[in-house]
Amino acid sequence: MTNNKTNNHGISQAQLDAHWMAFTGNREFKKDPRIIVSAKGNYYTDSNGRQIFDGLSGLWTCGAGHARPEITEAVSNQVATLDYSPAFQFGHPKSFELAHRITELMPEGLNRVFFTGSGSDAVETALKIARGYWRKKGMASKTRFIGRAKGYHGVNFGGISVGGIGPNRAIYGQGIEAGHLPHTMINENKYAKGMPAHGANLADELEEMVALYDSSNIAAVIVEPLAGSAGVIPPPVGYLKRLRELCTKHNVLLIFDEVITAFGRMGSNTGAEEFGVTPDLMTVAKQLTNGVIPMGAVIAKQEIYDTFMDTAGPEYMLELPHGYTYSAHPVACAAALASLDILAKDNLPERVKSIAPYFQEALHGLKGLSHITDIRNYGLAGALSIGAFGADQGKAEPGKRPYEIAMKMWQKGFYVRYGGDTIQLGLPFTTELTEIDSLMNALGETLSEVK
Ligand code: PXG
Ligand code: PLP
Repeated sequence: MTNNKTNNHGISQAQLDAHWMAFTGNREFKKDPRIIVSAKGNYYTDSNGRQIFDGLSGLWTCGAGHARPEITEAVSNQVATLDYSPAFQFGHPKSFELAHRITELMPEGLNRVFFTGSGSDAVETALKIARGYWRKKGMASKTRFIGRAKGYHGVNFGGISVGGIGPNRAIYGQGIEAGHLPHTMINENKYAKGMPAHGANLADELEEMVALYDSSNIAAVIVEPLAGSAGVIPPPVGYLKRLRELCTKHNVLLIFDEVITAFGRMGSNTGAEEFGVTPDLMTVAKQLTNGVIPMGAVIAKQEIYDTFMDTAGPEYMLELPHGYTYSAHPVACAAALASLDILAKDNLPERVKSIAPYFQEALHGLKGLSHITDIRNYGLAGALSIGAFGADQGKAEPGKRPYEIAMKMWQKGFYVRYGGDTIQLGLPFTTELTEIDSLMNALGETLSEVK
């Protein structure tokens, strides 16, 4: 049934009904919509004219703050100069400049860039490159992937197969062949500040997987260096290094999904740089364009690229039959170049590193308040685990308390993300210390108000 009555947000019920919203409780939302109409710096303005602090930098996308004039100008010039050009068989100058710029921010050896339209597309692309690589090497049976429990790798079929967040997989049936390492959110690590001390040995579970599947059947291991969506799980000290050693030992590619961690959030250019471990393939998105235009990328080691080049037959033949209509979109390239300029010009990774200790202490200052069962952080990423309703977890209402907390925070003028049993924070790199104080005060107050 449609109803064309205009509600107080200037959006009619029929219009609300027409949009099937992404990762949203549509029924709840449409009863009382939260409408954002503009953004500047670290703040949104909602349809009631309220200023709201952006405590997740959009969706981990807008670390440099909103509406940066440098990006606005680059995008508008690009639209006027070359709005679109075919992604297949033709090029435009900015994609090459951007690819080269990205390689300058990568750890040594990662120097070939394939562009995609989003993080999910970057993940699918990396998985396909990994399988194709082994086939080109004459090892066509290496097709299985190893992900990790609590991992998030986007929403496409490959991504949910290697992903380890149950509800994102539950209703979609058969995916691609995958196994899962255990996650590292273990009791010994509760309330650890930054990288936890325990759990490097959990990487050794890869030995069990190799024993089970045999390395002749495994293409790659894919992990987020710091798990974001599951609620900010930093890697235990030594864990990623161990995983790297085991992948090399068993001739399995290592993919780092850095859709959240690349370009500043960890206090370095990448998680790989920050944690001192270099993967064979890396996926990036989000912060690449400061969220302004959708764009993702896969960065590969040269040997992987060369393998495709060397085995494709005559030069007019495609080496990788893969790509998106919007691969290397000129407007996205312009936004990314401007965004990476800002990252360098404003020393944003260093700024993250310099304010991260203050953020860490402020966040861990909430320990002991009602409902909190764990606190985790690294760089400008942090999360609170929130106990479920009811003494009996089995009868609990999952996710309700984090939802209530996030809604109360919105009322108080702070956007934070809730997901599963967590509240997640991904502050803009441009956050002021006083804004961290206000955010923590509001969170503390809210925790005491929730039943
Ligand atoms: N890999 C990782 C590690 C991600 O974090 C994706 C892939 C998928 O990217 P796209 O662009 O297809 O969404 C992501 C995205 C959250 C949150 O609140 C995280 C993401 C997306 C939306 C919300 O944690 N991560
Ligand atoms: N579906 C159809 C019918 C198409 O023609 C295309 C692209 O040409 C796609 C899907 C894929 O779209 P994209 O390249 O934007 O991923």
